[in-house]
Amino acid sequence: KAPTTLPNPQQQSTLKLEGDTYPTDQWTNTPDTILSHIGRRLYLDDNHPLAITRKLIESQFPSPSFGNYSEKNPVVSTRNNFDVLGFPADHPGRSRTDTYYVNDKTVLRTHTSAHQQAYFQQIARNEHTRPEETGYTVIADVYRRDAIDRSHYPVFHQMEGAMLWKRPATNPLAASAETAAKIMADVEKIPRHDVVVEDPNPTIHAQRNPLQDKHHSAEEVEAVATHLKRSLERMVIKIFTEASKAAAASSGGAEQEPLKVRWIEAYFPFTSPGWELEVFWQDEWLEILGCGIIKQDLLINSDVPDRIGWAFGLGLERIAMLLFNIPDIRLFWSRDERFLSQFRAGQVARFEPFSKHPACYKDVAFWLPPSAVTGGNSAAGGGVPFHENDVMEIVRGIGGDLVEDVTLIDEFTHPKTSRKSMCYRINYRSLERTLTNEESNELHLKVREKLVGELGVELR
Ligand code: FA5
Ligand code: MG
Repeated sequence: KAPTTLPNPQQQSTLKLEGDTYPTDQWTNTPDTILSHIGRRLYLDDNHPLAITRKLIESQFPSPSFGNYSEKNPVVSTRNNFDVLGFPADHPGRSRTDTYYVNDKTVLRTHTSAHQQAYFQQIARNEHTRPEETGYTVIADVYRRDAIDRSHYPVFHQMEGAMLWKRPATNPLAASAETAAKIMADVEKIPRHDVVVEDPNPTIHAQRNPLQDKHHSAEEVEAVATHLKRSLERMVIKIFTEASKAAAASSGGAEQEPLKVRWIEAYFPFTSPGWELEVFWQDEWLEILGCGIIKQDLLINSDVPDRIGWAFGLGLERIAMLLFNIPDIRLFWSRDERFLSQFRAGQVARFEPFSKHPACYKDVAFWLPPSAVTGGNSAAGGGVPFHENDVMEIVRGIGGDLVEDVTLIDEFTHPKTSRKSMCYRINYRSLERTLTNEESNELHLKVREKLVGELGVELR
């Protein structure tokens, strides 16, 4: 049984993507509105803010230590996207509510980590021809069924990076002090900075953020973590410095708030310990990347058993938003000259919003079907699953880029019937023009109908 109530939006029995043909099945959930984004390759478009941001970040991870790569085809196996990385069978990321499936065994990659193994194997293959290149960055478009708001879009770009160090092939733990010293020597090559970074947690925490003690010493991990954090802090500071220069040069001489950065603990199936880096931006903490010490089992399975290292994955749009002061993630896909003409290869300028059209808020309230099961894994309980991402997907399918955000504003359970009621507020607003009331009414009516038709809810 397919673990969501939404049917296969594809009527075809096969899908042709990037020149290959894939059979569809009951896992297929990728609509044409998503498929139409494949191949745009904004990160290769020299005058596009995403390409300018990519180059700036790549310059922080230069050769010969790093190769800078891109991966054009977003179609990957569930094996590479999940299994190889140690995602457990019941990880929510695997579910049809979170991931765009082409079919049972094939997805649109949900992160650039889908290519980790291939790049580790490449480092192993090039060990003798390019021994200095022990790291990489890779950029690619990634796809997720996710929330709708100014910093989330179903298609976005990630840059992944990793760096590995050699250890003795036999009994590396016995030599871990030497390995740590070698890594610390590399840390010293990274210029220091004087920005205050909040980092209240210990590098290693036995429960929340454990050492892979079968493989690593605490000393080695401290060294790798220091190298990782300092490299990424330097990258963010570089971005922020460029953004400040652009702000100072802009017509209004708009002043930039001081940079505020913090590290928080985070869990990924393929790192331990792991962290996320957040930047304070427009009154909120904005998550820009996840990272950590690579699971040694992954390295063992990827032809580099005798190395230790770090990896990170960042949201390119999130960084570009900071860099150019771009207020809404939908703008990156705009073909409007008023947007595109503001950017030039190699230059950072503060984005001047060309319009702010009125918001049009419309609420939709409904009762879930009596048998609905909410939260977490839908397989449990036997009822019809309800997942918020299905609401998002319906709104996205109808409103597309005319929807700025969708928020749950009310939720309660009827005391007698135990039925659950939800109320979502949809903000219809085009980036390019003022929507007429009729237009947004029409969109909203369609959303209401589709919620009933596909999720079986009862409108209130
Ligand atoms: C990952 O995708 C991990 N693969 C990152 C990683 C790589 C961790 C290597 C460890 C080692 P996460 O799901 O947090 O992690 O996404 C990474 C970044 O992508 C986020 O920090 C955020 O900046 C960005 N991001 C996530 N979802 C969206 C979205 N819907 N729209 C735009 N950006 C997003
Ligand atoms: Mg995250």
